[in-house]
Amino acid sequence: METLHIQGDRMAWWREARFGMFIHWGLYAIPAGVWEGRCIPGIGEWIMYNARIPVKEYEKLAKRFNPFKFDAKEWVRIAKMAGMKYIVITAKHHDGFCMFDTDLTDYNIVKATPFGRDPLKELSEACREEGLRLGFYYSQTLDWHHPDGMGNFWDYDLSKQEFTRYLREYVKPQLEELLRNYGPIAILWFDITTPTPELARELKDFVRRLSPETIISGRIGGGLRTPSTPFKGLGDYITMGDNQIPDRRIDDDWEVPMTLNDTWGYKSYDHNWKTPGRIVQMLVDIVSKGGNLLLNVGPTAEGEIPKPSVDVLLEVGRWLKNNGESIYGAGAAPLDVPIDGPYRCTYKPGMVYLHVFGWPWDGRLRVFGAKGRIEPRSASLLREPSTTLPWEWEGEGDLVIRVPEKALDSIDTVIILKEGMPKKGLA
Ligand code: JFZ
Repeated sequence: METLHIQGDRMAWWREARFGMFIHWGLYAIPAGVWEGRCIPGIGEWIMYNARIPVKEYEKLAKRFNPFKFDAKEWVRIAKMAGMKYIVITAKHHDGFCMFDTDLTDYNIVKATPFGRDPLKELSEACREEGLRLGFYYSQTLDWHHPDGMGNFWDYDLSKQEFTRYLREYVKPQLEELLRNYGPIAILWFDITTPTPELARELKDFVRRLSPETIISGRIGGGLRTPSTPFKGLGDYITMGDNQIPDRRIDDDWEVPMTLNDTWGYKSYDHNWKTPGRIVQMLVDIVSKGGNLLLNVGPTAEGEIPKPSVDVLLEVGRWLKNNGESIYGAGAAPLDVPIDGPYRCTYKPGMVYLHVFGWPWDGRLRVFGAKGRIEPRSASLLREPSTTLPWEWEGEGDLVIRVPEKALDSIDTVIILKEGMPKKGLA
């Protein structure tokens, strides 16, 4: 059993980071949601499953994969300008295609495509140069290409599959390649929980032995799933359901994986982009409950992050450039906020950050039930610290702050309350 301080040390950078980039990139970017002239419903990276594409047909995509516009430095620059502190990219998704140079199969981007380069190697170098941490998404359970991987019932007789052999003779050696050949790997993002607790434990022990610092996501499985911790199991943090933000504070490490539109892998006709304002307010909402946001981009078959994604990310980055102090290293405040309230609170010991989404029409911002939970000494605008704001207690313990007529930021104006005596936050 690990001591808490080891776990605390492992998670320290992750709790500071709060905001990361998810990247779903693979052969599925070529069909981009269309197969044999038909739009295939569902998320783009599931097209092989949703269209029941035979392995022999799907494999042909590899010969067409030449992402000549791929530029690892550009992707890292975009992540950095967006205010993201870590990147998690698909090394192998459920389709079984390996986006890295592996000795376990030739079904990989270096050996099977005209591109012939290892994008994960280039990305690891670019991340190291720019000070971003890099993690790999790895589908340890579903593998529609490998006969012993799970999920491909249209090509293989699943009664003949040897999953344990797949895990021990294929998955584990590939994880060893990823952990040994790409520099320090900050996160292994497992998915679709490992079928048995015993195999999940075997996988976790294997990763811990090879790379004790590597954080393991909750979908490794292997633990008791309870309503409040749906996907932590043997992981180092809870992985929430896709795009699922909990409705309350969770006193544990947890992360929301989120799409920018409605698909992880690129789909040519999914233009349903979330706005920068929505992303900022969801990031704030997540951090105010003690979590991290892992926000996805789905690059094209040419190797570019779609421009609408970049536009949203850069706008989010501009907000973070002015207000990042209230996000990075912040967590849940020691007070409850009404779920439909026009504000959220993030917290660092001695500092309460009030994120005001709906500016009060009467110039009086009411913070419900704050008495006895926070000890404000002063109030000011985060972006204009010299502007002190008068405040008073009112009613049953509400804090009422008099604010200027106009908000500084239409998405989220941050007010900072400096406390007299720092209290232990719940983060
Ligand atoms: C999984 C993948 O199937 C999907 O393609 C994508 O990579 C996503 C990030 O992860 O999808 C899931 C897995 C688990 C849940 C939801 C979607 N879940 O448990 O709620």
